[in-house]
Amino acid sequence: MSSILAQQSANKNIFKDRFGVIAGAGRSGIAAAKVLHMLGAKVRIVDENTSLEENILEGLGADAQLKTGPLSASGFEGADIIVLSPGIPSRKIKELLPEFPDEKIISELELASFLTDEPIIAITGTNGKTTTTSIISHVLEYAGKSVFTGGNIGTPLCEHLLQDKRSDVLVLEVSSFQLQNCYNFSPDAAILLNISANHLDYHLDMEEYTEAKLNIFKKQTADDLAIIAEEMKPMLGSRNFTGAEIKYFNNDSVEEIPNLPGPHNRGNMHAAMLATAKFGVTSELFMKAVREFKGKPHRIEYLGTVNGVKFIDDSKATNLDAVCAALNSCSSPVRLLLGGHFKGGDVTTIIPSMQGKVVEVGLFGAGREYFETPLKKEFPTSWNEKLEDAVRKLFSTANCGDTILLSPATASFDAYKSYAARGDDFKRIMEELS
Ligand code: UMA
Repeated sequence: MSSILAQQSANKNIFKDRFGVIAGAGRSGIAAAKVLHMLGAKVRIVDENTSLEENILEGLGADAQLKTGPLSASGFEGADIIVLSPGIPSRKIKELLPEFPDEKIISELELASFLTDEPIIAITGTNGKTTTTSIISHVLEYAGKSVFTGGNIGTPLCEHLLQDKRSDVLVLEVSSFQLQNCYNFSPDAAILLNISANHLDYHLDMEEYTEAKLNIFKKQTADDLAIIAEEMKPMLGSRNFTGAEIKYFNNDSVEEIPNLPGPHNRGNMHAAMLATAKFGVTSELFMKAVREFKGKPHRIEYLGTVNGVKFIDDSKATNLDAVCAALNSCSSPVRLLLGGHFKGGDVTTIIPSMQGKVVEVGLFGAGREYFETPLKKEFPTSWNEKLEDAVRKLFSTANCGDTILLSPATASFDAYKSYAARGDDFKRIMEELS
C-alpha cells in the first residue's frame, strides 16, 4: 500500500472488515470505493445507471459488488457506512433508510478528510470558488509550497489519498453537495465567498443550501480560521456557526489587477490573501504572485474583438448572481446572452445590474419561460434555439465598442456536455464571424 493512507492515517483501521456501500459510480464514488477497499472494507457500489458494467469493480477485491437501477433500501442492506457521491442528494437516501444513523451517511469529502492529517484550505460559495481556489494554489506554489488542488474543481480528495505524495497544503474547492454530509470536516482555513440562489433543483430550499455551506465552519476550533464576506454579516445574524477565529474580507482592501477584473475579484483576492497569510505568505509576496496569475477560462474571459465588438466568455456563470458579477466588470454597452438549464432564483434580481449597461438580450436554448417575460419589459429581447443564432443576431445589431457577453445564468446540460463546451462553442462562433 504505497499511498498516503498507508503512511499516515491514524483512522485507517476503523474500516477494516466493515461493509461500505458507495452511492454513485462517478469519479468520487470510484475513488471512495478504492479507499475503503484499501483499508480492508468490503464494498458495494449502487448506481441508477443501468448501463454500468462490472468492469468498474476492477481493483476493488473479489467480493466487491455492483447494483444498478433505482436506488432502494435493499441496495444498502448490511452497510456499516454509506458514502455518497456529491450528485446524489442525501435526502434521497435518508427517505429510503429512515432508521439508518445520519452520521454514517457521509460524503466522499468527509471520508477523505477523516483519513488525512495534511493541512486544508477549503473554499466554498455560490460564485468565485474556482477562481479563489486557483489563486490560493498559485500563490502557495509561488511561495515554494507543494500543493494538491482538488475537490469540486476536478480531482476528488480520495484520489489524492491513493497517491503516495503528501502535500504541504490541500487546497479544496468544496460544493454544498460535498459539505452536506460532513460531520468532522475541519479545515485549517475555510472561506465562504457568498451565498445566493443556486442548486434549488437539488436542495430542498435556501435554508438547506445555506446550512450545507455553513458546514464548512462547524467543526473548526480556535486554532482555525474562518474567512467570510463582510457583506454576509447581516445574513449570518446571530447564527453560532464556528469555533474558529473569524476574519472578514471585502472588495476594497486589495488593488485590482488586469487578469482578475471586477470588484468580485478584488473580494476573491482579499479572501485568498487572508487564507495564505495563515500559511506564512506576506501581503507583498501575495501581490507579487497574483500579478503572475493567469485568469481561468470561461470566467469573464476576453476572447477577442471582431469589427470593434468585444467578445467575453463567462460560460461558467451558471446562476443569477454570477451574471451580476460579470456585468459589474464589463463596460457599457453590453449585449447579453442568457439561457440554458435554469437552476432557480428570481430573474428580476439581475435587472438592476443590467440597467444602464445592457442594450439587448439574446436568449438561447432552454429556460426561455423564466427569462423572456421579465426581461422583455425592460430590454429588446429575442430568442433562438441555438447559441450560434443568438450570437449572430446580437452581432448583426452590435456597434463598434459594444461587448457581447455570454453569461448565461444556467447550467449547460440542455445542449452541451459542460459549461466549458458551451464556452468553446461561443469562441468557435466568434472565430467564424471574424
Ligand atoms: N447518480 C445516481 N443517482 C442520482 C445522481 C447520480 O445514481 O440521483 C449516479 C450517476 O449515474 C453517476 C454518478 O452518480 O454514475 C455520478 O456521481 P456525481 O454526479 O457525484 O459525479 P462525480 O463524477 O463523482 O463528480 C463529482 C462532482 N459532481 C457533482 O457535484 C454533480 C463534480 O463536480 C466534482 O468535480 C467531482 O465529484 C470530483 O470531486 C461537478 C459539478 O457539477 C463539476 N459540481 C457542482 C457545481 O460545480 O455546480 C456542485
